[in-house]
Amino acid sequence: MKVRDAKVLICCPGRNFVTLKITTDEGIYGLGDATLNGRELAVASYLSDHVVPCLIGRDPFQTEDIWQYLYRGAYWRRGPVTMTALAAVDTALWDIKGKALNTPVYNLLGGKSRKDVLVYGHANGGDIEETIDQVARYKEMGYLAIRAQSGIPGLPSTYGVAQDKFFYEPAEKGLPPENSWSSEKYLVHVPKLFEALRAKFGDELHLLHDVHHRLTPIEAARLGKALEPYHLFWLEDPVPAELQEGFRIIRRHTTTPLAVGEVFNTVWDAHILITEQLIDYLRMTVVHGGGITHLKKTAALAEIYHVQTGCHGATDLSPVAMAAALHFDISINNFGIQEYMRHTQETDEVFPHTYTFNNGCLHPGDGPGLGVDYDEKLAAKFPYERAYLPINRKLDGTMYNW
Ligand code: CS2
Ligand code: MG
Repeated sequence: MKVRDAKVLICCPGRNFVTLKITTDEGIYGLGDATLNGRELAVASYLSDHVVPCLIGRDPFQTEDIWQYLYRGAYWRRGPVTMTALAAVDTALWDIKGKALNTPVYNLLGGKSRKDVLVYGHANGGDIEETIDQVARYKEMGYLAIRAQSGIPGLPSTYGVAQDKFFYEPAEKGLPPENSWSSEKYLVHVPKLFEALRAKFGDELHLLHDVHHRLTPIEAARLGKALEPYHLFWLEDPVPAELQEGFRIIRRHTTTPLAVGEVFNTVWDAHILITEQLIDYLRMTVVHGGGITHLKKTAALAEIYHVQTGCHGATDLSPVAMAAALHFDISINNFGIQEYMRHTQETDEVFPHTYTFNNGCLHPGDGPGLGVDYDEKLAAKFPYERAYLPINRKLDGTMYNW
């Protein structure tokens, strides 16, 4: 079998998605997600201008060699644009392999290690009361693990608090919106949120929280310590993680479990965090972490160091990335949890899929390949619209991390 054709498909059924469709001379096709929120067209160009011409005629079963060919062969390694493009190719090839062998992709990754995949949903509100109501709503839907975010008194808006409570979408049409930030106000508020949540829901529910890269290591250490009585499942992205050594400071002070890595591209973003056991969960996922081929190797390294996975699964990852993550999650031993933000109905219609939610867990389905398709006709009704993630400034105007 040989790759006959590959095309880059862009659509905006509520938000932008870039999808790679690789077709073989036997008529089998595979899909890969290539969406990089706010920088979509850069990946589309990287693929169609530079990668697709190199794929034609290759054997789609050679996932390892093609990965190395595109990674080493580009000379310019790593980076979100390169690695998202590479992930799209790799994912589409695994999809083809599964379809050609008439088996779900998880069978090619070691087979099922568990019945299904524990997921967490997103509850958020303008204040503590509203967040409590939203957590109750997710509990009623069957979620066993819930991420909780709330507005901060004195700040007009903050990360994780949605206009539409159910379909949280941080990117906005037009130019980047501006948020404002105060670590002081945030640090006083968050322990109160989790105190209230534990008082209301008891000890059994898994509770998670995302700091979204906004603290310094010593501030994160203080927050982790303050949250210990409420035993979070994890505290996510407490500080920006370019400086992996910074996590030593946090680790010295708190037993609150840490999750990091939704913006990581390769194992080289995480090797100190993993080998020094500075984190508990790795958030790298298929679409931004170099595809199934690279994520599987990274997870294998993490396994040795007691680090579990917790793949990113926000709405800006398409159902193709979600399906790929589920095949990966169900097959590896050191799976921890999977993020699951629901897509809008339009998105689900453009990407019909076999994965299903039941009792707080997702299952990828047992059909061949990844179990997700792309309705090109319907997608054509939703053309690309420029959109950006917000930026964030301190109250005095200083540019900060969003
Ligand atoms: C996030 C995302 O899901 C998460 O944990 O941090 O909401 C993130 O902000 C977006 O994926 C950015 O595109
Ligand atoms: Mg996050």
